[in-house]
Amino acid sequence: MNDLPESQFPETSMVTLQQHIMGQQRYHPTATGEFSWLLSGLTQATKIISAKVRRAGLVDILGATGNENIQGEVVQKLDIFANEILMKCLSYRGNVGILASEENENPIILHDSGAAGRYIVLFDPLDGSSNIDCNMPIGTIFSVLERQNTGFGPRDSMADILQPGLKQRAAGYVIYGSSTILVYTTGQGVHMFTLDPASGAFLLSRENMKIPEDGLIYSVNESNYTRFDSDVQEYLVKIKKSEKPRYNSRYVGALVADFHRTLLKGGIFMYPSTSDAPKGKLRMLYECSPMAFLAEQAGGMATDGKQSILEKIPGALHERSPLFIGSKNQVEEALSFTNKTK
Ligand code: AHM
Ligand code: MG
Repeated sequence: MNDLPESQFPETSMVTLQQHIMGQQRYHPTATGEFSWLLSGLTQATKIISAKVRRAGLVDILGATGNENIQGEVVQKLDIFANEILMKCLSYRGNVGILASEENENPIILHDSGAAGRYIVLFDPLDGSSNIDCNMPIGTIFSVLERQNTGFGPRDSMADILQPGLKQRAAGYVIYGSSTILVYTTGQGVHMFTLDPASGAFLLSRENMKIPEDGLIYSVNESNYTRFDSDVQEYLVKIKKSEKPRYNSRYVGALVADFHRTLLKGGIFMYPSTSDAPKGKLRMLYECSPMAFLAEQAGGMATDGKQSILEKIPGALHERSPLFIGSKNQVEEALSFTNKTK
C-alpha cells in the first residue's frame, strides 16, 4: 500500500475531541468508554449553547429574566437556556448520578442507589453572564467527580459532592469567544479544541499546553482595591511599581476568558477576598476547583492565598473561595505577601 501524500495541514487539525478522549483511555486500562460517553454529553450541550450565543442578537434571548438566583445574582435568559441544555444533555447519560449547577440551589439526583450514576457533573452553565449583552466572551465551566460510595443501597449524595479538587476525574471549560474553544484535562495534560463551524466537530488545536512559568500580565478587579486585605494591596503596589520586569494589566470580568488568556500567555489572575465578601466571589466546586486542576496540569499554580485550591475540602455546594491562579512564579510571589506567617 502506498503512503499517504504529505499533508499541507497540521496533523492536529484532523483529531476530533471524541478521538482524543478515546486515545486518553490508554492511561486508564480499566476504562469502559462510559467516561467518554459522559464527556460527549457535555460537548453536545456546549455546541447547542454556542449556536444560541452566536444568534443572541437575532432571537429574543438577550437580557435579564427579572429573577435572581440563590446567590442573589441577576439571572440572564441565556443563563437559564444554558442550564437547561446542560441538564438535558447530561441527564440522558445513564452514568451521571448527580448534576449540580450554579443556577440550582440543590443538586439534581438522577440515580440514588445501585450501580448506575457513577459520575457527578458540576457546572457553571454560563460564566461571565454580565458580559452577554455587550458581545464579550462568556463560557461554560465543568468539573467531574466520581461517587465514592459505589455499592448498592442509599448514598450520601452531599458527601459525594463535597470532595476536594484533587479528586476530580476531569475538568474543563468552553469559551464562546471569537471562536468556540474547549479546554479539558483528565489528569493527563491540558488539551485545547476549536469548534469547526463547518463540520460541527471540536478539532484538536493544542495538546499538552503549558502555562509560561513567568508571565507579565496581572488580572484583578481593581475597583475592589480599598476592600482588599493590606497584604493584597501591598502585592498590587509592588507589581505596579515594578520596572524590571514591567507588568501589564488585563481584566475581562469573565473567569473563563481571564483564565484562558492566563493559560496561553501566563501571568496571574486573582479574585481575593474583600471586606464585603470575606470568602471571595468565585465558587469552589465549579469555578475555582476545575480551573485549579487545569492550571496545575499545565504546570501553573492555584491557591486561595494560604492553601492550595485542590486540597481544600468544600463545606457546601455553593461555597466561595479567594483565588490566585496562573504562572508558578507569579502565584508564588503573591503567596509571599498573602501567606507571610508560613
Ligand atoms: P458568574 O458566574 O455569575 O458570571 O460570576 C462569576 C464572574 C467570573 O466570571 C468573573 O471572574 C467574576 O464574576 C467577575 O466579577 P466582578 O464583576 O466582581 O469583577
Ligand atoms: Mg461563573
